[in-house]
Amino acid sequence: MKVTAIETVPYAIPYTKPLRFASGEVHTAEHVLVRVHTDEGLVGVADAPPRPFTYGETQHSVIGVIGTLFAPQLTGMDVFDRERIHARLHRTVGNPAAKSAVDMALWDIAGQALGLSVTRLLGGWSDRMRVAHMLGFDAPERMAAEAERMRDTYGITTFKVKVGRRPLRLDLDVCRALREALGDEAELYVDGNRGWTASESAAALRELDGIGITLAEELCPADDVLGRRRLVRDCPVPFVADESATTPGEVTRSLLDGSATAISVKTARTGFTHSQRILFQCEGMGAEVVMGNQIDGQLGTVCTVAFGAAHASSARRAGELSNFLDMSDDLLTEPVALTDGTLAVRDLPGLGVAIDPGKLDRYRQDR
Ligand code: MUC
Ligand code: MG
Repeated sequence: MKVTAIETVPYAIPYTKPLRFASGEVHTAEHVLVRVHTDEGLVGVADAPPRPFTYGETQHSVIGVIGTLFAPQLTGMDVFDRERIHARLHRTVGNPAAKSAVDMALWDIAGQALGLSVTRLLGGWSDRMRVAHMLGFDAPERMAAEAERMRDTYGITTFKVKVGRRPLRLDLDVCRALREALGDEAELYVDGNRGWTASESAAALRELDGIGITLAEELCPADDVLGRRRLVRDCPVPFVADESATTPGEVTRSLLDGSATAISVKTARTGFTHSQRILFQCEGMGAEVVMGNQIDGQLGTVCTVAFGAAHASSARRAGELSNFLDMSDDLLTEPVALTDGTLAVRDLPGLGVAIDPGKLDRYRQDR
């Protein structure tokens, strides 16, 4: 089965509640829908969410690199020639969201062709994941109210709290308010998106220890090499590398250098193929992983849970799977549903998704 075309559709869907964090903010999901077409009529689909503040990609760059490089390089190739396809994709450096969407759409096609879900193809460990909700910057009482609403409506009891503001008190007050509102049963962890220095991070961790957190993510830049190493060495909980470890090589370096002790795996930036390489690397090195969120819509969330549920090590912790709830609408015909704090995998061939043509027409930006 051969690739005949790769289609890219830019679209924009506003958020009802923007997400704010130390490295940026997102008000509208300005993503690119990627569809890989084949000569047997099967079409694979995936989402590319450009994150200029993390990887330098934009909607235009995703469309440009797929249209001018990846589509000509892959057209005519067999969908199952996976190593050769990756060799061609990786002739180009960077562009993680564009590469990942192409990779995941190809897995969608493989699953459809074989009559198996992507989760079963990847490992088939579980049919669901526990869900963690990411709380963006706001006042303590509003973040606590959002967390309570998520718990009461969807059964979510794990929360990733965005931190990294100055003065530190802003975020420490939030964490205290959350602990008080949610009680001891709730799991809280923090993500600084490199907002603090290493010494600010160390001061915050001393306070956070008393509140009870289970992970600390990218509190300071990995490029503050010695400060970060000292921070990670003294950190009482696993220290997660997210945007500083986005390739298999960076993951190895950050674990060996003492820049992190755990890794955030995001299918939006490493697809299924490289996410799996990273996951197995982490298993081999004894580093925990958390399934992260690239501020994904429903299609990106389906991809994260399809991967996360597939392996014991990626399904162990709650995955960040709920932030699509803050979008005003979405593109899937069958919306993603969270129940009892979990998200189920679609037990259908491939990713098991269909795009609603009316919604795509409404939100696409190329007409
Ligand atoms: C996260 O985990 O950092 C915010 C920026 C980004 O690239 O992803 C989100 C969530
Ligand atoms: Mg992060």
